[in-house]
Order: sequence, then C-alpha cells, then structure tokens
Amino acid sequence: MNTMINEGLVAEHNAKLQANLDADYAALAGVLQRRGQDIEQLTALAQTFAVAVPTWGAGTGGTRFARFPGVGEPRNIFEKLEDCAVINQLTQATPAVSPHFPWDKVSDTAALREIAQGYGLAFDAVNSNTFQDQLGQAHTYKHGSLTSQSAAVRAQAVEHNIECIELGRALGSKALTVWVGDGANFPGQHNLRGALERYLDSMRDIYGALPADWNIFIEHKLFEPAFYATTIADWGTSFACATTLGPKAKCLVDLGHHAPNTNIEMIVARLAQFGKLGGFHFNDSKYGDDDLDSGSINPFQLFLVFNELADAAEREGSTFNPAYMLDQSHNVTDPIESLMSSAVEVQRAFIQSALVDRAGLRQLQESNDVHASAQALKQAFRTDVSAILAMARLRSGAAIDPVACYRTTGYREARGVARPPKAGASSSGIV
Ligand code: PSV
Ligand code: MN
Ligand code: MN
Repeated sequence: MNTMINEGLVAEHNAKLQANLDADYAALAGVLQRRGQDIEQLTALAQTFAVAVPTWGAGTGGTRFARFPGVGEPRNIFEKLEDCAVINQLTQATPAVSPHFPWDKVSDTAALREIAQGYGLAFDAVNSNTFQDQLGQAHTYKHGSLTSQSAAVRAQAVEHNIECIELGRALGSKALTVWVGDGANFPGQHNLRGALERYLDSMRDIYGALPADWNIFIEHKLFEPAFYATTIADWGTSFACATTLGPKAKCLVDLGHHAPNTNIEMIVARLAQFGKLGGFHFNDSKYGDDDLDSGSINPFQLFLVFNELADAAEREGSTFNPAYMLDQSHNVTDPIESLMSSAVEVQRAFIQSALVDRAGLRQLQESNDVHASAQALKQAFRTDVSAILAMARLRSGAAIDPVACYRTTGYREARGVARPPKAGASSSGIV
C-alpha cells in the first residue's frame, strides 16, 4: 500500500503517546466494567467504523463573499486523493472518497481507480452538479435544472447525471447523490406543484439509468440558493419522491439542511422506519448550511442521531446500512485537520451510542421513568470514549492523535512547494 506519510513518523508519534493512552484505556475499561460493558468489544466496533471524505472538502471552501485559498491546496482529483490518503492513514476511519462532477475532472477512470486503490481508498457515492453552469455548456441552469421549464435544459441535466453514473460505475461507486438548488426566490415565480412534477419526470429518467445494484440518494435542503421555495426542501418531499421513484431511491440527510432546532434525529428515525434512509452528509452548523466540522457546535445532536441509528441497526440487522459521508468546506482551517477531526467526532458519536443499554432503556421507557430514560442517554453522551478511539487507531495502524501527528510531518508545507497556486487563484471568488 502507498502511504503519503512516512510510517516511521507515525510509529514515533505513537511510541511517545502510548504509555499515557494505555493508562487512560485501563481507567476507562474499569469505569465501563462497573457498568457491565466490555471495552474490548467497543474498541473492535470502533475499528469497523468508516465515513467517506468529500473530495471538495480537501480544498478551501468559499463563502458567498470570498474565498481565501490555503497553502498547498490540491489542484485536481489526484492531489485531492493524496490528501484523502493522509486523512485515512492517520485516522483509519475514512477508507472511501465521494467525488463531485464536474468539479472533479476525470478523463482516465481506470488510472484514477488504480491510484486510489494504491492508497487503500475506494469511491463512495458520486455527486452530480446542476446547480451552476460550466464553461461551454449549451443551456444555462439559471432558472433551474431538473425542474426547468425548458425540456432542453432538463435533458441536459438528466444527461449529466447519467454521465455521473457512468463515471461512478467505472470507479466502483454504488450510488449517485442528487442535490439540486432548483426553486424560486419569489412567490409566483414557480408553480410549486408543476416544478415538482418536472423534477420527478427528470428523476425517472435518471433512475432508469441506474445499474441494478445502485441507489440514488435524494438530498433535501431547506433553502439556498432559492430563498422562497426550494423544490426538494424537506424530508417529506424527499420521502415522497423516493417512494414514487422506487426501491433504489432513498433519502440523504445533510445535517445542515434544516431549519434551526429541527429534530433531525426524529427525521432519521422516520426514514429508517420506512426503509428510506439512504445516507448522511455529516457536518455541523449554528445558523444554516454552515458546513462546519462535525460535532463542533452541537455534539449532542450528533449523538442523538447515532442513538437512532443504533436503534435501527438493532431492529433491522445487517440490512441496515446507510452511507456515511462528510460534507464540509470552509475558509479558516487546514482541511486535512478539519476532515480528520470530523471523522473522529462522527466515530465518537457512533461509539457513545453503543454505550446505551438498549434493553435497559426500553424497560425505563415502558415504566415511564422519564428521568432515568433521559439520564441513560446523558450518561452515554458524557462518557469520554477518546481512549477507545485512540486505541482503535493504534491497533489499525493509524495515529493516536491524528492532528498532532500530522503537524509533525511537514506535509502541508511540502505541498505548498509541490503545488504552487494557479495564477490569480487568490482573488477567485466562489459564489
Ligand atoms: C448543498 O448545499 C450540498 O450540501 C450538496 O451536498 C452539494 O452537492 C454540496 O453541498 C457541495 O457543495
Ligand atoms: Mn450535502
Ligand atoms: Mn449543503
């Protein structure tokens, strides 16, 4: 396997931290043992955790106002893969990458797949992009894509999605995620029902092009760029469309795509109950689609989402297998550090949710012991499982402290030399 970071450096880092980790792990093992829980089982479970990294997260994102490129940003999909390889090497929690077309320009899929495999990386869901125009495109998406009034625009958007399926198929992906910004800024701009009818017509054509073992994920989002009525604004619309389209269509929950205070864990429970939970874009937010690092604002919400996932997994067994992806991109941190932190925070919520004694909780709920039921969740959430996550990483060959280890490698500085910015990049605004 090709590694981006010298394995000796990782071993050196781990050697320095291992004695402290062993002590923390033994202490936590004792706490959990008193609760009747086996730390070794939890560590083995943590080693199975995987969340995909978005290729677009490896670069510096912009806001609607400006973009401030970082040092050594990846300039193409191959360089993004290098950074994704670093993230997986140091966390062993991100063995797949989720590409976005045509942001990721791919001409030789076989070569790309081989390079990814060399790093031990696979390709997760592919993402289409009909929310902005590309150079040389025949028809504009200014007034919508899959919902456009124009049959030619809709055909172009459908065709792009089918191309994404073809690319994904060549890369070994098994799902297409469709998010459209289509919607209206003003009352009266759209016939609300007509727009959704056109969306469904377009999606039927895309659905028809899916290989037998593929899924199509419908990603809803409350608003932005449409500020009055987004066509796929909520999980209800997403669920209705997924149900109408058929069994390969499922709903994707991006945590940032809801109104503030929405009970997202309940949405997760509902979609799981009716077999339509396709996957996640994990991130965190305070106000809107902020795309901040997972667990950075509301870690309790993330835990509660995983609590519902643990419940669904217990009920459904191995058939319950939603896709986990990160979706974040911002301006002010090193994306590799942020993506590693996010992967670890999602893994933390996964392990904390495994601490909940589900049979015990059911009994408390049945006897209407409200306080104790709430405390059962709180106790799991308050338990610091960092030592389990670090031990899982150590045993899987990753770094005990991924960000600290990364900072010793000089990787970013070296990329700054190897990847000089393109001329004019510092002033290029992303809108
Ligand atoms: C839209 O806000 C979104 O969450 C979708 O997943 C996009 O494809 C992604 O962001 C990329 O910007
Ligand atoms: Mn998203
Ligand atoms: Mn988003």
